[in-house]
Amino acid sequence: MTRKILGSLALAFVLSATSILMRPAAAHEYEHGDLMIMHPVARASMGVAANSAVYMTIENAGEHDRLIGVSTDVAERVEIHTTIMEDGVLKMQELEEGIAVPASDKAMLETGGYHVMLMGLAEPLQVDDSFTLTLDFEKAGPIEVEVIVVHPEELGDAMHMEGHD
Ligand SMILES: [Cu+2]
Repeated sequence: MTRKILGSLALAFVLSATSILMRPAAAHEYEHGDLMIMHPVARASMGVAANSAVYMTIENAGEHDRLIGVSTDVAERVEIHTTIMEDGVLKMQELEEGIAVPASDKAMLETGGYHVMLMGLAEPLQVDDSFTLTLDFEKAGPIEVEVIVVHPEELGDAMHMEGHD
């Protein structure tokens, strides 16, 4: 009996060790019809900041599509933003019409450009955490992706460097 319990404990240990190894690697991607969602990452929270942004590249091997909606449980509100330069100052602007993913081309969500804005985070985002984000495309429909939280330095983030060493 004892041996059997030890055996299942050992198995449980092996399984949990496996699930640690199965964590999303440094680069991860999702195939969604003709679309490839490449390496979705979010900026880790610095201090008590209640907002963050998600970046990724969306490759399109098919016809023109459009990212029209994004949702997640980790923030109160999620918006699709672009960054514009106005009077020498970088400003973020909501894109009500979403982001075009041109045919046989790609859309890049990156610092200083398009991004998914997370507003009113339930909890600060810690480096190496991950969370589920649902992307909704006009033609391809919805897909869930796992977003990995990374340090701002990994993003080459010029806009949000305030408040960190
Ligand atoms: Cu924004």
